[in-house]
Amino acid sequence: MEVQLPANFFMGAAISGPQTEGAYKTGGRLESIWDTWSDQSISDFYNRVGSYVGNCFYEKYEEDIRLMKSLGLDSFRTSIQWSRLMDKNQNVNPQGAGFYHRVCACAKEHHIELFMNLYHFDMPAYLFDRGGWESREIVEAYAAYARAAFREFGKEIRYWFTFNEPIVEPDQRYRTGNWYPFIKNARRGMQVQYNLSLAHCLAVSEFYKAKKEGYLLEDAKIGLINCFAPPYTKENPSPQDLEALHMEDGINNRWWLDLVTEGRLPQDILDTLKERGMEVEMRPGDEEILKMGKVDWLGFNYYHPSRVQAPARTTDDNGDPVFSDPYIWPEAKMNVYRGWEIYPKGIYDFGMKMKREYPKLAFFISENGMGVEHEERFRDESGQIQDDYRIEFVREHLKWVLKAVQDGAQCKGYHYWGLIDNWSWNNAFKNRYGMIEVDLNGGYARRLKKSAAWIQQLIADREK
Ligand code: BGP
Repeated sequence: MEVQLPANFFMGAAISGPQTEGAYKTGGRLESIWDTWSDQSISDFYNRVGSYVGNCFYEKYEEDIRLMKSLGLDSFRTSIQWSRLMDKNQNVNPQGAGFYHRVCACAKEHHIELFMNLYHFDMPAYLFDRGGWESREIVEAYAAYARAAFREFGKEIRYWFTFNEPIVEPDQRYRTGNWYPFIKNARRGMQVQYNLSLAHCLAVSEFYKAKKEGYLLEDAKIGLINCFAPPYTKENPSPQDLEALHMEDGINNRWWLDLVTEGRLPQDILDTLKERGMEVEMRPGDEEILKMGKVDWLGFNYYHPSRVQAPARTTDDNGDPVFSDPYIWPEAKMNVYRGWEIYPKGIYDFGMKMKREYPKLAFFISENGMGVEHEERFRDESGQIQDDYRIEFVREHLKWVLKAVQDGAQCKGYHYWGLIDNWSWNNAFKNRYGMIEVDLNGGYARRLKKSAAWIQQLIADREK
């Protein structure tokens, strides 16, 4: 084995509630925005598979946690669905809470550390109808939901996260408009990003209140997870390319990194937004809220780098500013199924950036993985999927993670994304991410792929 995991390094897996639980109408769960989209336009989803089924985690969570244990994993991230935990009066729904209590108890029984995230792109539909993240009322509602979750599960969960990838909804629902309700409006997207930042800060403040009041474990930690894709530009960049790089990094990365370390947003980015007519609406008192956003550590989801160049047009069809265009690196190696570049060294570059610019903040790799279409092509005679490409992908990324650790990055662990095949938003089950296969035509049965044995051995051989 060419990589050896250090001792005291979390080695686990990540999933999310809305992509796995299914049981979408069970136990008083409310409609989420994914259910609304599925109901309104099922043909937008690969093979017309909407948000209803997940991978059956609601029924199979014990089997799944046992499988994780059998591979040697020590930690596991999932998310609470707001739509399952809370009712429409913003009180805890006991049936929803019961499910997450069962998950916590099962993880504890198997000595698996649970990393619990509070929001994974899955707003309850009725709150979306009231304005979603464009509305301050929803920001407040999220803080109340976070408070309820801390009180309910405070003694069962040590590692908490406010958001997964808060950059994605502003991008997907508002800027590019690829996701329901397909709003193509950069200005509104920026306000959503700002409001999500406030929501994060309010949740962190609720976390510390709950800690003070004795609801949480004494060593409980709070964090934020984002896809801090390290940005790159052309080899011989023009000043305009460099400016594009600066803005890309500023809006996607520094925005959050400054918030969680300094309790403020990058002033140069706010100034540029203002100059270009895209000022976000800030209210009196917001500065104080932003100061509360500091966290104990970060999750870094990494699939691909971000490569940008100077934009061909400086404004879009709405007259809003465009700060960069994508740049296709001629040497890029692609995951053709997902259209994402595979660039393992990006993980190291991020680690070194953290060491240089935010040396006090620890992080872990909270998602990394490879989705592949038609994996049944790779079945051997025994029926097992021989996913050597996945083994290579993880091995190459882990090499760079471990080099970053050796070179002084404070990286505390690695979570593979999608240990068990799961529902990938509107791609549904097109690209499979799991080291464990889910048989969609056979009662969602779980079956190990070759990579599962590989990771099991990797963990068995870790430094003691
Ligand atoms: C991340 C999300 C996950 C997961 C993953 C793979 O951005 O946090 O929810 O879905 O990407 O992407 P996809 O499922 O779109 O292929």
